[in-house]
Amino acid sequence: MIKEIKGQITAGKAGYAIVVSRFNEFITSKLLAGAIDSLTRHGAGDEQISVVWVPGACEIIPAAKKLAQSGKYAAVLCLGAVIRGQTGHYDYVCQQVVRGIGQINYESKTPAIFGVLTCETLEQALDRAGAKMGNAGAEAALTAMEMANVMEQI
Ligand code: INI
Repeated sequence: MIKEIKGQITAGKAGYAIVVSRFNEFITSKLLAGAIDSLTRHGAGDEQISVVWVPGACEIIPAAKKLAQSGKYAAVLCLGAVIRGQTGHYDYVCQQVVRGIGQINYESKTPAIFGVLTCETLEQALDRAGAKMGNAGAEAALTAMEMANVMEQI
């Protein structure tokens, strides 16, 4: 018989850490609200959720790494918004964040969930922060719960 593992999307009793950047806070606060709403709708109590604010997307990495390595959380959600046009180093910030969060996933048993918007315009970011295209924070929370459940079963 084939053993098949599928993650339930329920918060369970686990702890969830959310790292959120202040840069573009108008957007990231909406991602955070979406993530908390999704976790609580799926059964998480306030005591299961820890929020850590950092200055910008680049600083998500060290905070998320420490939280993941602490072993206290079932998943670490990384929320940020990198928007082109505000800086010439958009591409470098994106590269660093993608690579950094990926590295955490290689090195830690705790999944680090990528909820960082990388957009050309503020409008695109707004669309993904609760307007036309859903809320990337809420989606990151669904992924976090599913992965927490999958990892528990493996
Ligand atoms: N940080 C962001 O979170 N979003 C951005 O759009 C952004 N831009 O465009 O520059 C950004 N830069 C700051 C960066 O994340 C670091 O905080 C900074 O370089 C200090 O290390």
